[in-house]
Amino acid sequence: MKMKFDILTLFPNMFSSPLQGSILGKAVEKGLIEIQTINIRDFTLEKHQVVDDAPYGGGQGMVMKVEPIARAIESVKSQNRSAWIIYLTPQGKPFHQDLARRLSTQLHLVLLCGRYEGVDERVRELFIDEEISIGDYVLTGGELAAMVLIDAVSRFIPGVLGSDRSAAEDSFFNSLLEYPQYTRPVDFRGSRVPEVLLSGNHSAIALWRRREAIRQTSLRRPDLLAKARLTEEDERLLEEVLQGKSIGDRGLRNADEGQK
Ligand code: 4HQ
Repeated sequence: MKMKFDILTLFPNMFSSPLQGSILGKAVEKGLIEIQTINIRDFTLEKHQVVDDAPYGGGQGMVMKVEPIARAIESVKSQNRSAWIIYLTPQGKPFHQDLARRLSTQLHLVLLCGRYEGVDERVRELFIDEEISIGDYVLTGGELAAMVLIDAVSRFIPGVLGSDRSAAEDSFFNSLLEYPQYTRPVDFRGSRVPEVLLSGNHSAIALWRRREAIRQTSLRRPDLLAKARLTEEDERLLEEVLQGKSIGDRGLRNADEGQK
């Protein structure tokens, strides 16, 4: 089934190039996803099309008015009552791979992009199903956050990544970082591709990659490693990593082990 994304924004133009390019553009062409931008300004009732106003109680900046947003959401909902309404905000639950996977099971996501100081609180109270943050930093609007979400969610839709790849196979799936990748040439200014990758020994290569994934994770994201479910072999590889074997050693050792 085709998945639909409706984006409610004051800046629909921002979405043209990122979503037309490359993989997402192909997914749209293949009919796997549909992305529509809806300009909140089109849902104002007065002639000056005002979408923001000063905050009650004073303070700096402007707040997005409830009425145009309410009318825009109601227009989307009138087409599909089961649409799931998301507001992108630093106050939302942190976005991560598991959340992307769960959202990919919805048929119709509506992404509300705030500007200025955000939306009138009654928008959240009355219309929002879920609030999501893409990270602890402040953007100029929710548009880039919506694009991040669409990109990560779309990768879970069968066919989007191409026939022989699935997002479920990504290393994040086992909460480890990816192993290092190499392509030609074998020698770049004296820096060589690990020998094991040239050996043609598939089990040795798989073992090397697993060990290097564990190494990268241990070095850069010990928090992820602590949460990962490691097999007994993984635990053994972690021991080797912690004993400080170098990437180069590893490659040669693995090739040797594999040949025994
Ligand atoms: N903003 N994750 C402020 C974000 C954001 C984030 C969106 C800026 C909402 C009102 N959204 N507007 N971080 O920084 O999702």
